[in-house]
Amino acid sequence: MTAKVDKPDVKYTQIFINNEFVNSVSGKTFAVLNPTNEEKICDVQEGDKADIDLAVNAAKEAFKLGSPWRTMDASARGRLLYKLSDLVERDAEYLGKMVTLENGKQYMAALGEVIGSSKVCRYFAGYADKIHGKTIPIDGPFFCYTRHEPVGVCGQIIPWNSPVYLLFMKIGAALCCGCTCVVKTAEQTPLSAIYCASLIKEAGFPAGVVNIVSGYGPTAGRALAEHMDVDKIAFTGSTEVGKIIQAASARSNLKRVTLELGGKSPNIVFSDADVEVSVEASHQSLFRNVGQVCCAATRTFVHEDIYDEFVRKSVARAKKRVIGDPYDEKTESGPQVSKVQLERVLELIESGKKEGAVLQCGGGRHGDKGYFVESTVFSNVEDNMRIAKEEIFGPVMQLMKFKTIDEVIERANATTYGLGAYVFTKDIDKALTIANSIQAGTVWVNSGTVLQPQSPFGGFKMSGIGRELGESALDEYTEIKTVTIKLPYK
Ligand code: TXE
Repeated sequence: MTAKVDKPDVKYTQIFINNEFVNSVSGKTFAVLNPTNEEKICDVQEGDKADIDLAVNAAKEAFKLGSPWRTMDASARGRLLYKLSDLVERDAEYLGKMVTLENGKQYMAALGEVIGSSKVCRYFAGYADKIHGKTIPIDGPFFCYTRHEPVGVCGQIIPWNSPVYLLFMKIGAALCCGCTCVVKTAEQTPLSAIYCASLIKEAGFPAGVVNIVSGYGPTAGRALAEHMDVDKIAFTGSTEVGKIIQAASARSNLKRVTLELGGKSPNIVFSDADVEVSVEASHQSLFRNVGQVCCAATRTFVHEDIYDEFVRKSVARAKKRVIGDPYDEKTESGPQVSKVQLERVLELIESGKKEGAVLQCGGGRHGDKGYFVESTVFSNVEDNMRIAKEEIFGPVMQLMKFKTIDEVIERANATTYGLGAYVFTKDIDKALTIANSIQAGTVWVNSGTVLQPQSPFGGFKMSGIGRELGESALDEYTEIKTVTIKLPYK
């Protein structure tokens, strides 16, 4: 790799329905901006309700009994997914550059995201012909068995923070179970997913199995969530919109809902932890993707005995973090994804200053072009401050002090969220006590964030409903049917 990567050419800007690239019904388009320089990258077709109707119809046709997709052998479905994962890997550099262009993510991280996406796709490919029911010994002269059938047409609404990974988390699980998909991409980052549509076509999926519509949430997203012909909706995004999705399901056809929402993940560092290791891991778990990660370690509780040293070292590390052009190899942090996100992060930083947290470094915008924020560390943070309660989704670290394990468990759980948690200690009893007591979907011990296709991911409380990835994801895309057959004798 050269020290600086070239920007990619945009090849696709249309809506993908029935394996064809088409313009929006309204003829409207919207601009996609480059967060690094605030300039327009290109215009993209803007889908709304009419386009969602067409896409859902295509997915419904593709799901009909007797269709090529419904009659395909499960193993052949798996082969298509294997092919797709190979194509993603083949074009990983191009796709990574595209993620960097539209999202601002540092190129090596973007490339890692794409490679991770092909692994997710390959993981689910292997499951296609391993989803099966049971025979059940019910009372009486009956033969009883279960079938795990695909749930049907799946609406999938994705955000912008990992636009390729989240696409494959959603379609990978749905397709291996035999569902069909209508994906609504995030308005900030439609380009990488539209390119993936071309790979889906190249892999050979039948028309209508995957449809991808770019557009806005309150129009296209809402139409998908309310659609009477959508059997299941999967959403990743804010808790606020997650509630809207859940309500839309209740108002329409009680479509199945999975939600992967915000977080305020605790990160607990005991005094026996390796300070160097925990400082670096805590730094990465917070500043990775400039804080735009749902399970970012945003509340770091440090034992009082090592608090001052931990603050000093965390500040030194944050000051060293290289902010700049995400295509540059030396860069660690690119910009926030949009002006809205930039302003949101800066407003929360101001609230931290006003509420009395000690600003150790950063605290403002970085430069005046592009949506960059300085790497910011606050110490002496109190639990009732907004920066300790609200999801910031930016490069802003909160350092709090604790004395006892009971106290820190109570404080870590005093949040409406429950996505991730981190603990650093060499004491197995402490590690397991934390792992068992924290209300969170994932607990990492002596480690930064690790997300792998094989392990389930999702949230307790208001961080979500259901699980993605891992075998658990299959439950979210299948309906269990019980078949009971009367026998002449037992
Ligand atoms: O999210 P939205 P935004 C959190 C994070 C961030 C905040 C706001 O705290 O600062 O949410 O980000 C679509 N019906 N997360 O505004 O609005 C929208 O078009 C149907 C955490 O970007 O939730 C996009 O495709 N869909 C998160 C998707 O929802 C609607 C990742 C996410 O947008 C809709 C992103 C509606 N009414 C943000 N309104 C995570 N869990 O990783 C919007 N959308």
